[in-house]
Amino acid sequence: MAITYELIKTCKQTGARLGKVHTPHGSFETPVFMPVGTLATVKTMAPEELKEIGANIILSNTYHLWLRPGEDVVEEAGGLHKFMNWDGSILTDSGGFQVFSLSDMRQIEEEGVHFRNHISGAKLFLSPEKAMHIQNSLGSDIMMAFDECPPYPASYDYMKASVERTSRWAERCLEAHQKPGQQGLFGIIQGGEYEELRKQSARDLTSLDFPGYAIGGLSVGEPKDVMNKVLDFTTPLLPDEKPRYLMGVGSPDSLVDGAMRGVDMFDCVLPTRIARNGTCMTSNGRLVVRNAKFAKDFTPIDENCDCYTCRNYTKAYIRHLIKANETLGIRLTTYHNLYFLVKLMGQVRNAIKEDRLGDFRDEFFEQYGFNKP
Ligand code: PRF
Ligand code: ZN
Repeated sequence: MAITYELIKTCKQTGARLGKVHTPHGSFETPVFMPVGTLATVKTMAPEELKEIGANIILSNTYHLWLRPGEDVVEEAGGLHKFMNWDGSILTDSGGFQVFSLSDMRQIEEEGVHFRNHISGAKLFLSPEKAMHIQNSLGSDIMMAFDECPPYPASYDYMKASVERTSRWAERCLEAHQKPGQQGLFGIIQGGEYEELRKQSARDLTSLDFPGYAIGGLSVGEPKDVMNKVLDFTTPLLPDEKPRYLMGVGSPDSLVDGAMRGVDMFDCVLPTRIARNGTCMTSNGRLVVRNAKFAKDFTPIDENCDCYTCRNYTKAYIRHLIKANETLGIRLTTYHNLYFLVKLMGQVRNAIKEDRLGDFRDEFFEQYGFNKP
């Protein structure tokens, strides 16, 4: 098996899991946050910098690399790790979600999805078999099954039909996967906010025995308490001995809330995306470093942060760089935001070790400002 999971301990206060995932490109401790490198690069970050902040796994996208530069180019380069000079682990999303979120013209059929290229407008078709073929060419350590992520809200009847199709697609993915010894394939549980459908989806997918399971279809516009409720009834449906991945979730509060509910892996563009418009995550909440009030603020972005950015640069300088469109500005904010989330997950793992994740959550939320009305 390409992917194995070691459950080290569960937090007595919350049930959160401390674990370790082993891949052909090394291991990482969980709960973990995976920086997103959509186009075979975590925007502005060199691989050495990712290593420096403590990232051991990053995410990339089937859809984007298929369109540009093409999976054949990546394969000829020797695979995605070689192509981008990253020797840590890589997870690739299957393209299903990107088709649904990036393309407006799309038609879902049993066979797959017809849609238009979001760059050129050309007609394209993606299917379970194609998504597996592309991910086999990319050579990621963890591949994702091709699924449908319906919008929120979706009717029960639509969701039921969609969950059933996603289960059939998952079987086709397993069938089409050419390198199960080198690449692990994760199944994706869908079902929206409907408990019955999450149960059905989990039953279907766990019977196929994937080396890991993702929870998809969340963080698609539903309120936070809905996401937490769905996690409350979904994570217990998944096997203890396999990793669980909550797709597309990366706000600091949701990472802690997800870990408390037994989630092991997370990814999101949030830290890198907001960094590029000058917004930083800090221990006291979000900080917009572009704001005029920081023009003469010669203190670091976060007094409690010991990252490269915070050890060496001031808000005033970073604000100046970003306002002047100097690229160092967004490199520094990106570095800080990723460091903040990677470090947060380290704190979460420590709290699990010490059976006090519930207390950690309360303290963290208080300081971050989530408890304020
Ligand atoms: N499916 C896939 N990728 C995803 C999602 C999903 O449901 C989400 C939902 N938040 C993010 N990325 N394949
Ligand atoms: Zn910092």
